[in-house]
Amino acid sequence: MKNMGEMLLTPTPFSEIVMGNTALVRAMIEAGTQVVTSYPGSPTPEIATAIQSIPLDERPFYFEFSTNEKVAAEVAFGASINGHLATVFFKSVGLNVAADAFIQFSLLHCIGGLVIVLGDDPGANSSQNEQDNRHYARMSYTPILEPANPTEVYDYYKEAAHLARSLGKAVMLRLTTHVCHAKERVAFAGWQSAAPIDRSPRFDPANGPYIPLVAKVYPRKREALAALEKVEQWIDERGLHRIVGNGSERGLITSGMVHLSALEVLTDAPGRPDILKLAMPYPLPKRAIAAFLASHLEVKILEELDDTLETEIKALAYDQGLTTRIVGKQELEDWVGEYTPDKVRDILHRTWPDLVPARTAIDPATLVPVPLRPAQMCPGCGHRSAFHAIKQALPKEGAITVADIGCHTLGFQEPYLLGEVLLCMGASTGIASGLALFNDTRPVVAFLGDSTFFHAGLPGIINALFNQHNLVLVVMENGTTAMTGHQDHAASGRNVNGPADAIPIRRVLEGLGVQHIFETDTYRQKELTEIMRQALALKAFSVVIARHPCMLLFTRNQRKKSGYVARHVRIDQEACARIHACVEAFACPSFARAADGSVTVNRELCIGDGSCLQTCPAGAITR
Ligand SMILES: Cc1ncc(C[n+]2csc(CCOP(=O)(O)OP(=O)(O)O)c2C)c(N)n1
Repeated sequence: MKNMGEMLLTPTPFSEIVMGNTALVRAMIEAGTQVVTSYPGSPTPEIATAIQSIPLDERPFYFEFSTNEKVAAEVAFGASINGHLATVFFKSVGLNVAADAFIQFSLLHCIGGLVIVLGDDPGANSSQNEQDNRHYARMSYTPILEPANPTEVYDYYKEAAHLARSLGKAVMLRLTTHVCHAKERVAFAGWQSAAPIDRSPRFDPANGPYIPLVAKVYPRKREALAALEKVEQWIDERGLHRIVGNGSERGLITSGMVHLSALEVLTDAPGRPDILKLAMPYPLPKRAIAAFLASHLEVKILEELDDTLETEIKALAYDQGLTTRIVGKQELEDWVGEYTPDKVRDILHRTWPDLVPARTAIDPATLVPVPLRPAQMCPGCGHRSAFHAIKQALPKEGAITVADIGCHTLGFQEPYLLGEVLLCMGASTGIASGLALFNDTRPVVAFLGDSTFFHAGLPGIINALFNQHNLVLVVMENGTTAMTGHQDHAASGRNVNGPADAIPIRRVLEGLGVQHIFETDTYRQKELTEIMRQALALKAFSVVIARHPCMLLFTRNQRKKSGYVARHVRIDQEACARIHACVEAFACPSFARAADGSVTVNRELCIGDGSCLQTCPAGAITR
């Protein structure tokens, strides 16, 4: 059996069961993509995993993780105006970070073609919101394709690449969590290994203008709008939208994965409505939609999250004088969450009770209770030691603590309760600065991960320094971008393609002129508590670097080594005084408390790191 990298480079046509994220990489290869960039974020990191499964010297394109989504988009844009087909991928909220660059793309001539792949997250499975990025397509005049399953991810990427290249524009490909992660058998076309990439720079300002200032803005905007008309024509010609069914008076308009939920619900429905499945939610194929509306008495628009299709289609019907009854989500639906088959069944039952029966109620007695499993830090996580130590330095009441995005966000939970506000990547220092204003009594502490430090953390730090805000910033340095699957960052000493000079966080802070920098390993809990006390006493901007390698990554690497011996701590039951600091205050999930108050160690979880030893006042934890 071939490994993933070999499979992705197979020259002859083949079919294989793959994830949407994997199918995308094969499509990139077949389409002749030359530059791919990203910043990690769910649901897209497996795209990088698939790329990395191809050995560096056989990879048909250049790939990098950039420092953030904006930089990733800029690198891809630069490659595109140098004549290369380029792609950037990132998660939903990544587009907010990239937006300042992205919003300009439609005004500029991306001669090589540029595809922006989004991992949107209806249901907020792994994001701080469930923003609907179809809005950005409209705002930026960028065509957007929306596949429903891995086969369409593969097909639509190639369509997007073709369109982007032929127009010299940016095109978006909007994936959603379950389209990224769904698996199905995909039939792949053949691929002849690419000719070596042409390394002669092709950038020519005559392909521009590339300076969208004053007099250039209007003509460029007119050109972007004219390109959208061409796209509408193109999508009709390609026939990517299709009608399922024929002859019902009722119609349904869907797109993306919602279409699959609708098919599932309607499989056995008597007098099933015709379905117009769209491929491109913007710009809409107006002719096809108008014809569909005109040939049905009643049309339901079924779309996840916001009402972008509904708003446009109702306006289209008005403009064309159509009298079709259009039912959208404005009347009958909740605008929250994923459109699973169950949810779609409820919606279609409310719309057409004669067609779709209600869900059969489930007898609660038949449900098997599943224990709640709140997200938690791993056994041995250095962040746990940091929180445990930092808590000792803070006043019992009154400290204000601000979280950032990453594994350490979990510190907001019991028993640590550190990090009471969370906004987005890199925001902690800025928010903490605001909280420190007109505040002479309550200490303010911000937390920031090391990947986030480089991603969007630096401007807040420079601001705090420049405007002399009084707060303690704790940089939680674990050497990796842990929460999204251990991607390297600028201080790791590696990039995705091999070794690279590390940019140490301390040196960056010193270079900026931060006066008060402390650092220690988080396993030295007493020292960290003491350092925090000193930092708080300064009543000025100070940074504490709280360092310990990510123990999940460390242990995983150790396990691969020959002669690896698993280690665990144990409880000396004689010495245990049932104080329960290990379970209650330190709260490592490896400890279990029995009904009689005795504590045991779950050897499946414990990694024997020993960070807990110092937390037991009775000294009952031993290696
Ligand atoms: C704008 C944006 N991009 C990407 C993400 C995805 N994301 C969530 S946590 C995280 C990792 C942060 O890494 P780091 O700051 O090193 O903290 P760690 O998880 O290692 O503790 C990322 C990239 C996001 N939430 N927002």
